[in-house]
Amino acid sequence: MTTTVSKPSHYFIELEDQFGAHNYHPIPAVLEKGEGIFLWDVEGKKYFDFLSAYSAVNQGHCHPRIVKALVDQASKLTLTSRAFHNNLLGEYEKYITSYFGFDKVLPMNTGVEGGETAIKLARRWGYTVKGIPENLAHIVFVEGNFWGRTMAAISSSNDPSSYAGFGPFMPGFSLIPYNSLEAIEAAFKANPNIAAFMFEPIQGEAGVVVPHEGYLKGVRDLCTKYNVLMIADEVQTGLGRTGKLLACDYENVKPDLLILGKALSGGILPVSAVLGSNEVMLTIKPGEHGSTYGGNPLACAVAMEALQVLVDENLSENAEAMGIIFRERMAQLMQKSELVTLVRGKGLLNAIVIKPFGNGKTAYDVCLMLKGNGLLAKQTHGDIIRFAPPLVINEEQIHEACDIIEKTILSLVP
Ligand code: IF1
Repeated sequence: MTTTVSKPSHYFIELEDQFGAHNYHPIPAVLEKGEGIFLWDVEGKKYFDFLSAYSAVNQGHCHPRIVKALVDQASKLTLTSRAFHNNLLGEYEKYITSYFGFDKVLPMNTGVEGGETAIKLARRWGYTVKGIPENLAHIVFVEGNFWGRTMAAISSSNDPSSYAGFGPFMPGFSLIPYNSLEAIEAAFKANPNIAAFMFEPIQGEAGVVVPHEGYLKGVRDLCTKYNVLMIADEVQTGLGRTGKLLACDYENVKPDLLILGKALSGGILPVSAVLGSNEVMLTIKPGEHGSTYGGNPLACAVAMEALQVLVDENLSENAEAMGIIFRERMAQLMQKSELVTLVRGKGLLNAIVIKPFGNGKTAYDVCLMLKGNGLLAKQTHGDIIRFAPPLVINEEQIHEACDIIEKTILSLVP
């Protein structure tokens, strides 16, 4: 077996530059090991991970129980396709529908496939149950949404960096302001052919935008009143991230369709799911939707263990408690530095807003400095830095990480 002689970071960055598409501008960290809340680069430097692969690693990197579930199943059976049954899919479907309280689940792989699946289910329900005339089903989205990179996802976006240069776009979509119940009711009143309203309970990519108290309940009530499916995209906010199992739990609201992804596998492999009632889920008939890997036995084994770890280790509760400490520390930092103008979030999905500082430097430059001080985070939309560590972080570690953030911010020259 060839032993990999460690090479410097720039070697790997240059390989990606020469042989990979340039569809990202990463922070220049070349990582080769992850454990819990920590990552190590090829030079052996240790970092706090404060991105968690955008909330896909809620259970911590390479969680031993989830890795064991992967390894054990990988040596038995990994993929059958849905042309046949297997001994794990039904067990998983029973487990996850009971876990979240829905009749049925449609298993997919990536989060955006979950969104696409939810839209297809909503349109099909619109035609066959609500009685919308064919090809007139309409879906309402909110400004600032992000649910992936497919043509349907970017067709619902108002962010030019998502959609510009990729037209023409999917018809039957419209956008209204986020966090406005008046805008929802106006949209629902104006068009009898609305099949669904799809939104994030807290907007992740938009910069951790938390809606006002009562918004989730208001969405639920309006969707019920106008017979519109409420689709909650909890790909990023779900699975303990915001301090509850689901962000919708903050207002005890149950969506008609729930989209999960990312941490559904604990960051081990792509697993997503759409959960709903029989009335909606059974509108798609055999042969009308699916995917090669959707519901594969390896994903089923990993996802069941990843979900069980969330419960066994009380990760939602820990996220709530650690998030309170984090926001308190950031509030204190705001008193010490005029550069931090806002901190917001719930649980361990938080962000700070940085005022422009010194010769045009941006939040990306702050992330480079955080990296130098041993903490990895990523900016979103120029002046916002999202902080989202794995939910297994403890009190001592959250303070140590906040010390790094404080030291970095206070070193900036306004
Ligand atoms: C990238 C952003 C976050 C999501 C929500 C669905 C999906 C995502 C709420 C689709 C995915 C990822 C995509 C990833 C970076 C990351 C991201 F910066 F792109 F916008 F988290 F905010 N719903 N978000 O956040 O899930 O198909 O990716 O599995 O594109 O680099 P996916």
